[in-house]
Amino acid sequence: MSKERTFEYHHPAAGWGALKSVSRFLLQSRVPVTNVRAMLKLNQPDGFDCPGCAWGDPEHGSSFEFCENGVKAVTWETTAKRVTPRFFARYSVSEMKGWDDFRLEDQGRLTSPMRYNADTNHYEPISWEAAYDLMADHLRALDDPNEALFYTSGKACNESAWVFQLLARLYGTNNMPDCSNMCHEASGAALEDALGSGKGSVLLEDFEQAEAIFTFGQNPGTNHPRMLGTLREAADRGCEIVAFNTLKERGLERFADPQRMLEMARAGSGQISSLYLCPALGGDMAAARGMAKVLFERDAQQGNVIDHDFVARHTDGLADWQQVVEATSWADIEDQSGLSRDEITSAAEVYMRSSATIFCWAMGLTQHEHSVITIRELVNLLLLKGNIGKPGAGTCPVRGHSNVQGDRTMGIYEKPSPGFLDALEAYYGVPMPREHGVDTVDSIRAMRDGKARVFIGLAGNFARATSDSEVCEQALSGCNLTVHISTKLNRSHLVTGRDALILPCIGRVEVDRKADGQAQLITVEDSMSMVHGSSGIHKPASKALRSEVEILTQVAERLLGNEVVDWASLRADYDVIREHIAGVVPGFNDFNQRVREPRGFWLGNPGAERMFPTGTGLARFSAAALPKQVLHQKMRERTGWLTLQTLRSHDQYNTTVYGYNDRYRGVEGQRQVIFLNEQDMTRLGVEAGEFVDLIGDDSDGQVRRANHFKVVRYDTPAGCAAAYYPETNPLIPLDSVGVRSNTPNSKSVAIRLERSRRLA
Ligand SMILES: Nc1nc2c(c(=O)[nH]1)N[C@H]1C(S)=C(S)[C@@H](COP(=O)(O)OP(=O)(O)OC[C@H]3O[C@@H](n4cnc5c(=O)[nH]c(N)nc54)[C@H](O)[C@@H]3O)O[C@H]1N2
Ligand SMILES: Nc1nc2c(c(=O)[nH]1)N[C@H]1C(S)=C(S)[C@@H](COP(=O)(O)OP(=O)(O)OC[C@H]3O[C@@H](n4cnc5c(=O)[nH]c(N)nc54)[C@H](O)[C@@H]3O)O[C@H]1N2
Ligand SMILES: [Mo]
Repeated sequence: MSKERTFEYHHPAAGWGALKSVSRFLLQSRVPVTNVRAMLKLNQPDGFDCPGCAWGDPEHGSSFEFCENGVKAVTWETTAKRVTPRFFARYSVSEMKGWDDFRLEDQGRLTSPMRYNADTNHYEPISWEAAYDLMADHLRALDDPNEALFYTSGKACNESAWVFQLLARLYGTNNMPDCSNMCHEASGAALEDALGSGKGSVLLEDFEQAEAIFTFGQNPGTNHPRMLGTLREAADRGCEIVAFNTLKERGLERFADPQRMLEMARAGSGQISSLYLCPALGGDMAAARGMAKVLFERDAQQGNVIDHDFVARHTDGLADWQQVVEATSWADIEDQSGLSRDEITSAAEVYMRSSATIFCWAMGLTQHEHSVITIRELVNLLLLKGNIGKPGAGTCPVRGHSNVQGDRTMGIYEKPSPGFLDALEAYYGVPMPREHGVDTVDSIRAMRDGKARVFIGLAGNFARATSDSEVCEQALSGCNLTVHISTKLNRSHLVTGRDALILPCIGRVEVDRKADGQAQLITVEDSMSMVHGSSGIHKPASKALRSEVEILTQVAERLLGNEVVDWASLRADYDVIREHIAGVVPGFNDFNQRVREPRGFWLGNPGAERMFPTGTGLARFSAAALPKQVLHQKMRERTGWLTLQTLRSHDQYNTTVYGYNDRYRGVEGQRQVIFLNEQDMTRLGVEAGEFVDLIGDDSDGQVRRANHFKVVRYDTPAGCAAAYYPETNPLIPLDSVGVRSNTPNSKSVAIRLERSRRLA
């Protein structure tokens, strides 16, 4: 670990700093040579899809493209370090519970199936056959299939996801919580309501034609580095880029300006003007409403702002929205957004000037109580100028995990549509469960209340990724059985049910072989609905590893028999799984042929063709009032309280911590830091470098604390603070969720500070 320090970062994102970091990670993984070979196969037609993020790939098949964080993701998986049965004999579960997330995963790749022994408090080896039997026995013993939970992380490819949902549904439940429930759920809900389809409408090519690109609540310099390249190219050809972000993110400032307001920034060959606005946490809906106010006023004056033809032909509900917009005062807008009328007007000016605009957004918009209506307000703005379904324009919810969007397409959803279930029934000839299942937050409630007793996780780190860590851990511990299909050791493995299994699997970079010895192909879908293939190039980390599909089909065979599905045929050749998918899911005809084309294929999006399957065929404006108060306004009224956002550092992938540096924010050698506004520091009497404990809302009697965070002064609006997830998840009450999305409000957490009792 490097020495703890904080500093001012003045360099552009990427550049030499990234190169230095890449070589360090390659060296640390202890197998640099094979890793360099792996990098050359990243996102190539005969190589593998980067497990890093879901950003689209411009020239899949022709360009050599990788980013610093893609390198980290790959080296993390291809490490030479191993977690063997000897390791588990040496360390008890209680002992490992004292380790942090970095230390757990840094032990290396899991190598053998393990079963928890409560008497010794150690994991012990178990054969694959016995592990499959144990899972089938536990599932068979439940009174009701709805007592089982089948969790999926977006790391899972389409083929694993297909088998998993089929197993769960043929067993009899729609209990399929997934990481989407904590991520872009609000985007899906808002887009579905407004436009009739929950996915983004743009293709990567649209970024080449946009005249303006707005990003709301996202940090692409760290989380979607390849997107930064796309933005940079756009900026170079004169596209205006506007960032709305509560923090001054250096990664975004490479092309947007460090100053608070409009300024010129040099980027590449030309000069571009970019705007960087810092709304208060949860203030984006008010900001968008302010922009709408400007647009309506200008249109009344000069008549050429609104695309009246588009609105008349394709939309419904404008008058109601206009009324609400006009009824909202600038005072409320400024108070809630934390931005001035002038700032909002400058953003509106950019939007009015542009004849093709893309709105991108990520977790800064989706993890608030009012996320769904916020995203609808953005869609309202797009509709007003006809910015959906024309080149260079549209919606772009920037997804997280490399296949999180694909998993949903495969039916990993606790509320499947009747149409999807009908198609499954027609294909397999048996009834499917119709009752909706539970999402992530409701899964925790179900386990807590004794209504769910078996938890099976396909990838991910449920105990650590979800909110209210202590409540969640207690809930998981009450299960009869917890199972994790994983590549690396994580906290969830240590939160055992009475019985518990760790099942190690082959990773994305590794060759998964067919029954005939040929390499299997897997497929993923990116943020732009492009479906493409991926196959590994490395030898699996251990001979004992099994593929996800192998593990799931073996359990299915034992639990359900082979009458409805010939499970062995699915694992023998994933082409067979893809034939099943093609037979059920619209858009996947000739799946096996089309996915072998160099760029794969596009699933299409109705919005891109100005079709809006909302029932009326029209896109809907939303006329929601601004929330009466957002959390940061409420916290202002409580002496000593702040609103905390929980976010990612540059050296992590969700709960996977690669290291302790957050380069662009000037943090080195540590993660226990809290970023505070200078005025708040004065108000609360804390100084930079001092240690504080974070205390969450305990009004329901549950103590919520995260101790010992170092104060770092940072450029963010007063009343708003930031600290890294997952260390801060104990602070988020389980019941603090978004309206309609049920997503934990990870970007608006009520906290107060106490001076740390532990010495520095
Ligand atoms: N290297 C790396 N890549 C990743 C991941 C990773 O952990 N590491 N995670 C993947 C996943 S699953 C996801 S979902 C994505 C996440 O990608 P992001 O959404 O970029 O991730 P966060 O770190 O949560 O950053 C949220 C950003 O929104 C800003 N923000 C917070 N609240 C508000 C608000 O109310 N308004 C505005 N305007 N801004 C706000 C924060 O300052 C921060 O810049 O990245 C994916 N890619
Ligand atoms: N406070 C707070 N909480 C959050 C968020 C936040 O911003 N703030 N973000 C939320 C978001 S957006 C998301 S998406 C979730 C993420 O939630 P998850 O997807 O559940 O978590 P990850 O950390 O991505 O999972 C990491 C684990 O996945 C396993 N793994 C990695 N690769 C593979 C593979 O190829 N196969 C298998 N089987 N296993 C693999 C490894 O064992 C690793 O330990 O967290 C959410 N939680
Ligand atoms: Mo995510």
